[in-house]
Amino acid sequence: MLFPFAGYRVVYRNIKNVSAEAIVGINCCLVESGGRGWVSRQDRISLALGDKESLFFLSVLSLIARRYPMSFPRSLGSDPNQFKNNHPATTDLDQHGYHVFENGVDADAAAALLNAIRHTRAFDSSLFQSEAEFDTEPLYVGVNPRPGRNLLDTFENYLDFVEKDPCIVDGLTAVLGEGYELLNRKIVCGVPASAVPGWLKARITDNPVNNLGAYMKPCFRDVTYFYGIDFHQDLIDYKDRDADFVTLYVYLHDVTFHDAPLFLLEDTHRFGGTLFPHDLTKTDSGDWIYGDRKGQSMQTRQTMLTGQAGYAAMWHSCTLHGTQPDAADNERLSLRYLFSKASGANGAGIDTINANLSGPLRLNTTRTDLDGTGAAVIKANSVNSA
Ligand SMILES: O=C(O)CCC(=O)C(=O)O
Ligand SMILES: [Fe+2]
Repeated sequence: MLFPFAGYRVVYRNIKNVSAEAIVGINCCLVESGGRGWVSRQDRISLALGDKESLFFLSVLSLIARRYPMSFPRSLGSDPNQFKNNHPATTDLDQHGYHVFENGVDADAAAALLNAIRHTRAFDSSLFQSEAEFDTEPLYVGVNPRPGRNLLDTFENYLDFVEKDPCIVDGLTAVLGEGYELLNRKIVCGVPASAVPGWLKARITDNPVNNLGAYMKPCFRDVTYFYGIDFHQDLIDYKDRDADFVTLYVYLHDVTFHDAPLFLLEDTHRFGGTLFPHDLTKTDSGDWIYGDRKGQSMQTRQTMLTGQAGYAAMWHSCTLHGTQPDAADNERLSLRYLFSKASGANGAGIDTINANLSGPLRLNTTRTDLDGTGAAVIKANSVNSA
């Protein structure tokens, strides 16, 4: 690697992102944009400098920026949060409520993990209790993965391809700050129609949330199983908590329209937390009208998240998204992570994003579709007509 400033300690790590920033202060961080030669492609460099040296370095930097403007698509400023706020992960989340990682994560590593997951069980009707077993003692809560019963945790040594992917780490750091925290991780399975027993289909069709954990044999509740879930915010599971977290979703195999892809409603994070089931009406043009039931409404574009193995996207915890029942013969297996801002972190991108919301950051009730036992009491569904 070439670097013209001899004498400075240069610390670098590989990243795939393509952008240019300089953070004023003790650390200067450059991410090369066009393969100009003086900073090698895909290297991120931070320089440990004293104050005087910083000033000198930044003057030289701006001269170079003027000489090679294409290497610096964004202006060099003195705002220490500029890197975070200008990072595409932050600007996408701010503007539209979601961000797709351009290069995804390593597809071969995704395939290896998928293979290992598939070896643990058949994703077919053998997962389910019988109707009689279920009716003996219906249990709707505590049926998701939890510490000590989480299949993804048993694959810890497979997970660097996501958790240490430089672009993922970079995007999460920009949005949530250094030291962001893992709030939850699990495997999600879109159960194919062919695997769902007939007695169950008759009971759950058009329920807004078809989390099938309740109907699974207890030993298989280390994965979350869906047969579609209506448009929701991931804040739904976190009443009395700020929307200071994001979801990272990774497809382990190719996902097309036929594999129960995620449908996401752009810009919907803007109203902050709203009550599930949400106020949504589809328009003739295929967009949706979304209301917050407090006087605000917006027209939102529906986007379908399809992609190849290793596809990775993240969204704000107030962004509406959902899935239709999996009509294909094969299950859809994905990884679902929640990451939150480090406690006490200041100036993370999420602070800027959340400052731009026009609704509450926190709810003390997130949903009205369940009774006291957790059974569905509302039969209605929007995403099935997406
Ligand atoms: O994978 C799915 O079908 C839905 C996933 C989802 O939205 C969630 O787990 O919050
Ligand atoms: Fe979700």
